[in-house]
Amino acid sequence: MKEGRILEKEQPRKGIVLWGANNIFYVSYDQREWACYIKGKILKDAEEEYNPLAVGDEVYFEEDGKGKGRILSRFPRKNRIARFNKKGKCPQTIAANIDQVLVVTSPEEPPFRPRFIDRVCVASEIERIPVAICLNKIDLGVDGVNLKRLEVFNQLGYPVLSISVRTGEGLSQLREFLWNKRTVLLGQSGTGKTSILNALLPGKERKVGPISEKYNRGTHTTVLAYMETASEGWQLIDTPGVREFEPVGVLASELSWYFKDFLPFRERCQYPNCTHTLEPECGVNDAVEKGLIHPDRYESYLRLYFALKERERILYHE
Ligand SMILES: Nc1nc2c(ncn2[C@@H]2O[C@H](COP(=O)(O)OP(=O)(O)O)[C@@H](O)[C@H]2O)c(=O)[nH]1
Ligand SMILES: [Mg+2]
Ligand SMILES: [Zn+2]
Repeated sequence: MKEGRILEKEQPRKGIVLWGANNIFYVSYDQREWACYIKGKILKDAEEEYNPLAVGDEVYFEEDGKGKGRILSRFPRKNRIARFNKKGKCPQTIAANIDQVLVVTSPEEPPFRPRFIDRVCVASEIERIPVAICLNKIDLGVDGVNLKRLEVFNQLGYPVLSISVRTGEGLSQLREFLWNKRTVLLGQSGTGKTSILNALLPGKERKVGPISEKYNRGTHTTVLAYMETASEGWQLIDTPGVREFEPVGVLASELSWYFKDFLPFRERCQYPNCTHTLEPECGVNDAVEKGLIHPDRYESYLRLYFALKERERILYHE
């Protein structure tokens, strides 16, 4: 009798989180989606996080006997893309274990926001995740100033893919870029992330739409990103648009290391711990004045530097 019971006991299963809402996480395992909840509500290592699990997380779960899964633990992450959640005053992981980040932007509707791109680049650099920029809606026209700014990203080694979901232009190059990888789409609301997913993975949107609607009710809804897998195996993670993106895992004093274009000039700073803000004889500042660093990149740096300073002041009462 006892022996039989032991045999019946489920072995934990290892699955991947595809999406989650209202504390139910949908885990892919054995070609199926399992609705899972977290045992005891809190996972080890996730106490100081806004969300215990993110899309792309690998988890152990067991069947609870009622057709659902009980998540027992989260595997260590290879990497993650995260932002600072101002309401919760803690990091919020958007996606985990990803191969590359694609920042989706548009020239209009909504207007081009290079500062958002700069911040996603910093967040990706911190985790050493390759990042590229997708300029969608090129059918609306792109003005020269924005093209120049995009050229700066390109020169920094962040590839720029110009596309239009509407006309289909650039979609084959985009598909090539996504091939064999797990990519997360990040961008402001309305830039066309979901449109990209629908264009490249036809039929997939039908599957997610009604389910997310079903769990979208109520005031405590936390809709996470969701991941779709193409029949060829590559994966795309769509995310809800964020208005503000502040990276985590970096101190203001270390921020400049993640602005690649500053690196060649920092050795000319008089002070070894120069913050490149107000110090005299700053190599970075000098390079901005000489036009060797794009002034807008420097402006991005300054704004993020002071945002991080302010966060540190609040969190650590400095
Ligand atoms: N003109 C134009 N509009 C587009 C293009 N791609 C998407 N849109 C529109 O932009 C709006 C927002 O798209 P959506 O995919 O929901 O953006 P998301 O919030 O980033 O997911 C929708 O009305 C789309 O039809 C495009 O290439 N050109
Ligand atoms: Mg969307
Ligand atoms: Zn300096």
